[in-house]
Amino acid sequence: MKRYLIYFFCGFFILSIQAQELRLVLAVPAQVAWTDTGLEVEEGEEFIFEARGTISLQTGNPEGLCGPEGLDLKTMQQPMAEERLGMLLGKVARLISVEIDPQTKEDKRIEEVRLFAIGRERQVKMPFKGRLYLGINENVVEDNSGEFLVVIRKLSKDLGRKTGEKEKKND
Ligand SMILES: [Ca+2]
Repeated sequence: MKRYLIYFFCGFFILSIQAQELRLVLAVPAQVAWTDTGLEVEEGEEFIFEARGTISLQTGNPEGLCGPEGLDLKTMQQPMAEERLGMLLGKVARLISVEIDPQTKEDKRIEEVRLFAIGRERQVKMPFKGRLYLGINENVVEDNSGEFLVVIRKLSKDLGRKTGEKEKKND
């Protein structure tokens, strides 16, 4: 009996770890340019992002309030010029090298960067291996307030195959 109990708890533990690997809920504050998700992604991996919440692009201005889709507005002050101001964005950054700035003597990270639009919900295939960040489509973030709550789910076909859980999904 004891042995079965141990198996049960081991199984539960493994399932818990997998759930943590597959799903992450993250707060993305509007006054931070890029929030680090802590996730290292691989090329070709697919993620589903679901966001909710309201932020202000200019604290105190009622016209600055927006959801993850942003405002029906485009300005010169945003990372993705063709997308709506204040929209939720994603970024993958791959470190190329670290150089020392001759003036400040500080480390300067040389990165290859790819941005993509998310909005309220989006499934995205990662363009290359790198660190995943989330942010707001606006450059002047210091006067912002509020945050989006984002659920990040990784679609992993390999994991389903390994555990045999894939077929059980609709039970
Ligand atoms: Ca702003």
